[in-house]
Amino acid sequence: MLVLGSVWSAEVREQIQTAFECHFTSGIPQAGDPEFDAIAPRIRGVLTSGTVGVTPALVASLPALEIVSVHGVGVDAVPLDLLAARGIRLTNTPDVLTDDVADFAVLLLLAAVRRLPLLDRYVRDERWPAKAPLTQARSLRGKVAGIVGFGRIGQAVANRLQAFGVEIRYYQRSAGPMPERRSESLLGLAEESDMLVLCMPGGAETTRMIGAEVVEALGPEGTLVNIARGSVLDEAALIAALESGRLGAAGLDVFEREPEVPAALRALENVVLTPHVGSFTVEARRAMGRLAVANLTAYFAGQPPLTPVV
Ligand code: 8YV
Repeated sequence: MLVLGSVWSAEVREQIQTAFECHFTSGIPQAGDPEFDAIAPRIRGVLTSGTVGVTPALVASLPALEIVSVHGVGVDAVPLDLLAARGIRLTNTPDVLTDDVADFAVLLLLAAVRRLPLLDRYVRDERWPAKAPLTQARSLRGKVAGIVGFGRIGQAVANRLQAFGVEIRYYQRSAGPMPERRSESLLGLAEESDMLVLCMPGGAETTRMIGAEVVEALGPEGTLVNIARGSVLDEAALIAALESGRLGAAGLDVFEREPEVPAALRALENVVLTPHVGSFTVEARRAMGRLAVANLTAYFAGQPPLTPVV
């Protein structure tokens, strides 16, 4: 078993090492490295994080590979066609992270709308006793939230926001539940929404799906939240809109080139920035780790994986 990435808890390490002969590496190993070349022909499974995934070159250098287990719901860092062409199984860890990721989306939305970082700094910088001016924020009640990608996480975000008195609309290419709430187009959704929450999967189909037009349709009072993938939006267009006030605010947990976040974004007051931590709770990560290992043990015991992607 090849174990990639640096997200593994002591529990996962122990479980995987008890079941398999393991080779741990934080990055993607390269063919030509003598240590890797010595074990590559015998690797039958890969356990990897959602962000590290596997590269086409790595898959090509593992002739005996049968299964890739992703610790995360997103499989955009995995070359799906290549795996399918070789009949390599792929599993992920859906459901067990849905609630925590949805909670985090709401947290980012509230923090951006009510401008939490600004208020925190106001107190720390002792601007309160100095009676420095503060502008009132806007309320959520009565506003419209547009959810892009109405899958498990998108629907969980919608359920939470309804409790805040927010009207829900959504957009995704395929039909979904509550068809009366589905907008005809992404631009149409942005035009009728005060807030946009991005919950769609990453990958080729959604790359830069959110461009300047959609961002600006939200408007100067609008808020955009991204808990999906940095790849789904045009980061430069977002920055330009936030700088000029054509978009009101943003809450971002994911970025185009993680872990790098553009200085222009870091300099803005109307954004809340977090380091890709939607599922980063003890409970979600424990459940994800267990499920990622369980998929491998089931498969190698001759049983169907628990949560197969393909
Ligand atoms: C993690 C994620 O960042 O589930 C996903 O798709 O983005 C996150 O849960 C990552 O996958 C942890 O390995």
